[in-house]
Amino acid sequence: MTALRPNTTPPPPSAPNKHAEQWVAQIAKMTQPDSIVWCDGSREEKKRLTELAVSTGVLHPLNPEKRPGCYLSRSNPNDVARVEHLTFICTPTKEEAGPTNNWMAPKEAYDKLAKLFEGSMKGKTMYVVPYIMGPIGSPFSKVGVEITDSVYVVLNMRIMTRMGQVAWDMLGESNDFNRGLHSTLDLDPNKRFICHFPEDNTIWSCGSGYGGNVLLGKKCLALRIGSYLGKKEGWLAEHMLILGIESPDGQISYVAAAFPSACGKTNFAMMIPPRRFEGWRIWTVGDDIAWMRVGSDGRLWAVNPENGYFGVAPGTNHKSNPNAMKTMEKDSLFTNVALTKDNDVWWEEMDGEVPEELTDWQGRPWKKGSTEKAAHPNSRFTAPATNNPSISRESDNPNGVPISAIIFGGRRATTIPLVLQSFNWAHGVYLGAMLGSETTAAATGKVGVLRRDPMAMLPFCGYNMGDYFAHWLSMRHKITYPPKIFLVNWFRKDEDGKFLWPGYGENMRVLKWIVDRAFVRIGGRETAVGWVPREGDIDLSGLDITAETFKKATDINVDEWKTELDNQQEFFDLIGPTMPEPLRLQRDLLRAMLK
Ligand code: GTP
Ligand code: SPV
Ligand code: MN
Repeated sequence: MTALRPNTTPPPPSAPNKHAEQWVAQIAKMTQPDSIVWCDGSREEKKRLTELAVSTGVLHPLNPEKRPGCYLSRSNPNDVARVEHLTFICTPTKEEAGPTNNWMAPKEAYDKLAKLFEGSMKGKTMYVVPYIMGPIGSPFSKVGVEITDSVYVVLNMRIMTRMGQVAWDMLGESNDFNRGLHSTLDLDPNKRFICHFPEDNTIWSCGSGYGGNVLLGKKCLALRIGSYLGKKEGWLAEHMLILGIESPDGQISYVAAAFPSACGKTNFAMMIPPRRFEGWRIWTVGDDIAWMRVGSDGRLWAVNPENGYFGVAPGTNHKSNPNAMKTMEKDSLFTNVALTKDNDVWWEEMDGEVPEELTDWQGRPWKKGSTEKAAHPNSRFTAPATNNPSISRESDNPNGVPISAIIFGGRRATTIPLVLQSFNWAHGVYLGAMLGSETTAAATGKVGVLRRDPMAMLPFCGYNMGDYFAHWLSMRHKITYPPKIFLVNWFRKDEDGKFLWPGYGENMRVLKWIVDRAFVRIGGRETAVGWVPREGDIDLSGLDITAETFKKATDINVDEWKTELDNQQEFFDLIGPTMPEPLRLQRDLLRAMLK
């Protein structure tokens, strides 16, 4: 470590992994920080870094009576969401990254970014953040080390992952860890790049300070690198929540569900069943990512690699998601929400009256009735999973939980019914692969545009999408007891643009049918597109919905489906020759069935 500057904190005596030390020295030589801090994940460290963040204006302390241990952070207005157009998969060939990813040759990317990283930490502190994705001691789990010059990143990673000494303990002397490098630079969007090097298990991210761009364990490692490793090693890394549904007799079944960004995963994972379902409970295992493997018993088992939630704030209130509201009562970080007079947080659709005056997400005065949003539509809370009243007691189980049903869902104003069960695995993979959804504020770009978002993985698949579909199809041969696959849509609208289905906690009614179908406990009706609930199969008692509205929400409209199939052509053309033949045939078969 002699190459480092005098005021460098040496690695803790119990920590050193010689590979990490060498790599840190190499990165320090390039980025030239004033000092290096090896993070240990301790409470003392959290206190020290939080104080530093407050004194430097990175964090704003919130009202300690109302929100103990909570802080607000405002990002640069040009840096408020994932940037898909600046996200690259750097495989040796373009074909490996596939037609849905941006690609850069590894050498070109390393050279280009090295120029930006050169001296980028001058005058700054470099933090070395060791972390585990997955439960401690689990065969699913992976170690990552993120080097960053952002104290905001360190404090978020501390909530989102199992961070600190535990990671060095798990790593031991191994060289098998993800190397993540992040530098904020000057937030010039022209110097913003998120580059993944799957072959090197490496991520380089620069020019952003926001969420999925910089918390490298999340989308970058757990999904993009994770999916690449999953393909290589025979498992699945998915953009899925995991929940347990407990019946009044104490049986718990588990499902995993993929909805695109800002399409309802956190809400579904924390759902509180309506009064009609007395005695039923929902347990949250994860709200964003699932790593799934075939167990020795022939079932599919899932773990949540994360340890906290980076959830969408707007729309969250005590009615839509009471558990989320409880989860963020303490020890949470808020990004780009609005601030009340008494130093608490606020966002659109929060409970109660809209305050007369606020400070908006950019720190500007805001008045009730303003046409501008007070909180950014992609403003978020970062909260520890252990704060969640509905956290599953299996969350830390190294073996994960057995999955009985897989659900795909998008934000679709038309065509897609409230719920649909696939005929079999290949048909389910087809439905997932064709998932369409209207874009949201979770990524920069236009909102509300319909696009294909296969398995909700369009921005997160670390290799060729056609090969990813083939991998999904091939899993069938490995799973003796495959989960049943379903499609849902909470977002279908009537002619006036109003949602047909009340959603949120009422989604329990749909989930109940799904789980009953998975265990062959309830009937259904076979249609050309899949199995749907018969009249009366979904319990609607206590719900304010007319029979006609429910019919519209669940309707299979042949003309709309024909249009849907025509629209899929563009996606088939995009994927091209790597599109697996069985998926082409599924589409042909469906077209024939619709005649
Ligand atoms: P990411 O964290 O970006 O991956 O998002 P997510 O999939 O976890 O979405 P989340 O649960 O945070 O919900 C996003 C938005 O959808 C919020 O504004 C919710 O209020 C809204 N939403 C969630 N569930 C429902 C539902 O069942 N019906 C309707 N109409 N809106 C919903
Ligand atoms: C998503 O966009 O799917 C998120 C938020 O979960 S981010 O971490 O920014 O990717
Ligand atoms: Mn997500």
